[in-house]
Amino acid sequence: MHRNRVGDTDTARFEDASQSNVRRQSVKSHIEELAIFGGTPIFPCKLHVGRPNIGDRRALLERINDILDRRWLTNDGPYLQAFEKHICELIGVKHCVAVCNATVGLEILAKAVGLSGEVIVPSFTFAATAHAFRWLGITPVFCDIDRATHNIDPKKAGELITARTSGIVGVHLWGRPCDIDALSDLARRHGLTLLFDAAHAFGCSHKGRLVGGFGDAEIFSFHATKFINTFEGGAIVTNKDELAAKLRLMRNFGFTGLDTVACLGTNGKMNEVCAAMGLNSVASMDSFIEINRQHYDQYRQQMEFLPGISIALYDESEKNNYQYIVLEIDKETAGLSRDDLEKILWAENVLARRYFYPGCHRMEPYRTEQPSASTQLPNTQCLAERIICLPTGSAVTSNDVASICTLVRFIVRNADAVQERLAMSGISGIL
Ligand code: T4K
Repeated sequence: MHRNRVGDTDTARFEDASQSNVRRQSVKSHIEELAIFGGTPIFPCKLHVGRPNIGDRRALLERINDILDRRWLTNDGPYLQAFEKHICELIGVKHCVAVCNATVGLEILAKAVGLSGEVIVPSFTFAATAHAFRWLGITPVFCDIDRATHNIDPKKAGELITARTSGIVGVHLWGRPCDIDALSDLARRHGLTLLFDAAHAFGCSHKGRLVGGFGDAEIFSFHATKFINTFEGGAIVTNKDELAAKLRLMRNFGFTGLDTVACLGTNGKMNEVCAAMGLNSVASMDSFIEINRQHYDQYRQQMEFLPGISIALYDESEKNNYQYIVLEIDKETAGLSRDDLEKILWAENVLARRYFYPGCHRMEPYRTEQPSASTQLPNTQCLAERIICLPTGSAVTSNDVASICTLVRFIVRNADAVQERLAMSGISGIL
């Protein structure tokens, strides 16, 4: 038994990949030492983006034992109620309806607010944002993003409004809130529903107010890969009483009594073990954020002044969860492309992710259904080719971060030689 990471009180019995990740060779002195060319990978085990935070394992197991003793495993149980109450208090929002995952939550929400026809969404997001609506027969109309914030551009959203538009969905990408004021104004002027996919933004603020109470409703994801997790799960939050009541009904097949069903519904319930994990996660929230912030600061400092490499910054005047380390690579200045960097990192067991490549509009069914969408999405297309996310969270140590930074610095400083060698090996440009 050991304490594995600063601030993480998990006492894991089994060593996972990252916990046993003793670096073999933290500094490369020649490009032939890169694992992609046959050298030894810096990390013997894979370093993932999205390795879950566990928190206090003992407290979690106690909660699970209590759930088993009570024999109340799901259906609005005491842990679920406690979790929802806790979120309301933490965020300062009237209602929280916890769900089995954010995707199903978005579907329930879309039904509950009566969306139909077309909904304006960014393409630069996880597939779930678009799929949830398309699943219900609603057409996601893809809007371009702002080049600097990576979030939906309200001006361009305005240009996409038609007679068929019923709503706008902003995504607080990487936890950085959208231009909420401009979107609210736009939605109000056109009488549209405004929702926020806040999957990344739990614990983040906009103008000092925590994300959760904006628009008609917002939705969080508590998937295992999010810094606060419930294994699988999510939560719809809103200040609207009637909407919250409807969401609760729809989450549970529309049941109002033992054998009375008041409306169309589905099974979107969060079970007790997931809710217990949620309470556990939230109890460690400050330490998770602190770990993320330290990693973010370290990545920034140790990659500063690297030509062609920049890190997406969080607004320090706001609350942030710092859960994504987002690197942008300008191929012309850095001397190599994002995709080549990704291949080199993967060979070293740094499983960096190309979120959110290639953009929803280039995924099916949208690619076939909306073949000309790309012409309207220059910023999305540009960023989708340049962004890569790096490992962070409680499964990563500052030594890991230091090694990754040293590696990236080495690659960029030797970009010309690396590029030439990749081309010689026939690796460059191959996905
Ligand atoms: N809206 C937005 C903007 C979203 O980003 C998401 C989800 C949603 C809506 C929908 O929320 P949910 O319905 O999922 O609640 C991951 C997550 O699965 C997904 O939830 C998340 N966004 C997205 C950004 O990332 P993938 O397909 O990239 O990766 P995945 O789940 O295979 O995991 C990534 C890495 O994490 C793996 O390589 C290994 C590691 N991992 C993963 C799990 C699940 C672990 O070490 N342990 C684990 O238990 O989607």
